[in-house]
Amino acid sequence: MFKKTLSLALGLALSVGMLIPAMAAEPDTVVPQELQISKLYMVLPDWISTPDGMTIDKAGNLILACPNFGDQTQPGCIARITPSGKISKWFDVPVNANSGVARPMGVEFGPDGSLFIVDNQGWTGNPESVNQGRILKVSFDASGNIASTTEVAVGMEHPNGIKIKGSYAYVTQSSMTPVKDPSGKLVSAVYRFPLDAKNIQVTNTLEDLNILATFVTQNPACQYGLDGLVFDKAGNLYVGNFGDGAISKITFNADGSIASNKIWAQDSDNLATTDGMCIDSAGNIFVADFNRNAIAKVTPDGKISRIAQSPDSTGAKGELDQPGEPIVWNNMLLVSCFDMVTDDGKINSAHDAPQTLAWLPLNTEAPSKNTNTDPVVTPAPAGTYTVKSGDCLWNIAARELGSGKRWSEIYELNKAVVKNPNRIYTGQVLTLPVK
Ligand SMILES: [Ca+2]
Ligand SMILES: [Ca+2]
Repeated sequence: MFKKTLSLALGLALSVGMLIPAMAAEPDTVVPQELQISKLYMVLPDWISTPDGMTIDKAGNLILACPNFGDQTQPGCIARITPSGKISKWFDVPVNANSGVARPMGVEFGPDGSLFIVDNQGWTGNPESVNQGRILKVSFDASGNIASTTEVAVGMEHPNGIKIKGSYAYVTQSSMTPVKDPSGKLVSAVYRFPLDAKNIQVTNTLEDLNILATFVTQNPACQYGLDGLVFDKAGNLYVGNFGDGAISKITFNADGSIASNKIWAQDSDNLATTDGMCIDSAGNIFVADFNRNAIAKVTPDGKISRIAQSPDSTGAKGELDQPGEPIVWNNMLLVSCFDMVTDDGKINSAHDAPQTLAWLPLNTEAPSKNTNTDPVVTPAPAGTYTVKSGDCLWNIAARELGSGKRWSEIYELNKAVVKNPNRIYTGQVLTLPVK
């Protein structure tokens, strides 16, 4: 499906000295005026080469799954980001005994506080990872350390997204190559696993009893199947068929069986591919359009609009650098930038440092086309500062906090992203202490 780019492009061109003014900023990104421009939320630390799925814990922290396909010397891990923007590694995901690795993608908390993790495996390209994908249930002690790990399902070819509803985990599997549709096209599926299941042996055929529904991807140019999924408040399930850019709506009978399953939203002008998706409190669905470096918004009536898009880039200025998943968090739409796949049909041309999270303001109507109004600009979340050309920590502290001597407080708060206080980068988003 894609050619992996395994080498990390190292080196950041925009480093600036603490006491030496920054180099001139790059020209502003050129995008059509009707689209919003995403901004940089965070440059990720060097132990994350590929960010992907996200969820939110009970304390309001963002939980980020890092499969690290971009540098497979790195373990797959789970990171935690506080609402004030401090990132730390929570844990390395327990590895598959057969392949020796774990590659976490979708993540979601169960009702008992355990974390369900989709361990994809397939995208490593390693022979020992073939059909080694798993669904893990990881439980924790009171300190947040791993207390136990259960393999809910094993043997999966290419599991991807997960959502939990009631006593079941719903999991998309993006390809099932043993299944031969008469059309010759790719078949994928959504599975439904009981949360208390153990060691379900998935066969990647139609014989699996836990398959809820299967789908065929019609687009011959992009044979990649189910990916993002989300439930609405009424309990209806929406699943994205990646290659077709189509979102199907599944409704259920009282006994849990499927009442209807139809394509609900599809508009190739505004949504080419469906990677991760999320839903806001008003029922709007936001979709990462992976191939097009874009985010689409689908209103509850099924109308799709593209609300933001970026050209090919490193992501250093907060561009959508191959968005993998959006999430509503901290009054914004936060986006993980997968930034790895570079085959034909994708805007992204290179897996390139830095690895980033971008953000967009929420609750803005998608601007209508053919207007000349400026892009929507809203303030960054409270307590952050975006580094500008010429900045150093001293002058940021002097201007924002009233004293240059307070530069060390900013450094302390941002050690996860600022390795050396003499080196900050234009476009970097820093957390600021209280004035
Ligand atoms: Ca990048
Ligand atoms: Ca890139």
